[in-house]
Amino acid sequence: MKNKLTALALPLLLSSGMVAAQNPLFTDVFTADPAALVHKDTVYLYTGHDVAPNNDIFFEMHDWLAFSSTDMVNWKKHGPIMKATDFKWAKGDAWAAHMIERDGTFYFFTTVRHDETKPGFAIGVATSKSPTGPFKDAIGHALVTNDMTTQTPNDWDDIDPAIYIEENGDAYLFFGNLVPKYVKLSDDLLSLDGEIKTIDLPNFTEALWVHKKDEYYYVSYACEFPEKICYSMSKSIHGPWQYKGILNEIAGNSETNHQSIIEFKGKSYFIYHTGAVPPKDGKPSGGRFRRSVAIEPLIYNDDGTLQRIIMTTEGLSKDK
Ligand code: FUB
Repeated sequence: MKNKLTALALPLLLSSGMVAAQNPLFTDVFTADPAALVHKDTVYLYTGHDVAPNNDIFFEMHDWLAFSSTDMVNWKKHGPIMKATDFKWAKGDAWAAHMIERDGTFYFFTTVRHDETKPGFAIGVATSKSPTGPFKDAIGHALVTNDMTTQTPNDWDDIDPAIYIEENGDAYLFFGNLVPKYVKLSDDLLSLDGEIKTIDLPNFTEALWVHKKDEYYYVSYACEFPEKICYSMSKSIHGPWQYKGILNEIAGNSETNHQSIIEFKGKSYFIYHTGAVPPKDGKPSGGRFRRSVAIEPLIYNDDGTLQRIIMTTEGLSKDK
């Protein structure tokens, strides 16, 4: 009986345009490290692209993917917008990225692995006049290289760029692994304009994201390992940041849990990744190195603090 109902209901749902968005969002491709950008009436969702043949060894990520939606439920796929080696100085590893728009130019800040001339992970910037690319290296060299910071001996401590632009136009790059850091950017966003400063965030691992709502700035980040998402609040982009606790729990079988937070058409959303895609049609299942993006509503309390995310398999379809 249940199957009969489903068989009848699904074509009706689809023909009325109400495509049910479930979590994970996409099951035919592995998507990680979401970074969403609201531009005009559209949300652009940029993701890394996990292709690890073995889910027990390490990440394998060559390019970044883009998707867009005007309702957060129906998503259009735009395919790869850039690969790590499009930066001539990079060896590969298309890790977490962040997109912003200023004066009609789209700036794609990305993590990649630098070649032997500056070993370790680095941050590059690519630009395009279109949110879906093609994107080209905007500087010809890395914006941040491993030798610029010395707080940890790790060569992957300068990853996961997140940009925040103040109302007066001042732009800041937040980044880091194990030690959270930020630095002011030049007006053209293509060079550093000041010293790199560290931030005090408890249990910090990686994946910074900065946003503002009313009078509060929020910095959310992956904390501990396996990762949860924690957050702190401040009245200034320069802190001091007041720790507010866990925002999202460990995302099932994914040790990483990389978030993006946006407001779109009056609602707030928390976008993250899990390893929850089941095996299908001979294709491998999700997992720690084969991640998939998911979306939940983000709810603010009256005092500005955030309600704990409830991870669901229904995703936003339950709210439509
Ligand atoms: O996807 C590779 C790395 O895993 C990212 O840069 C981190 O944020 C973590 O999600």
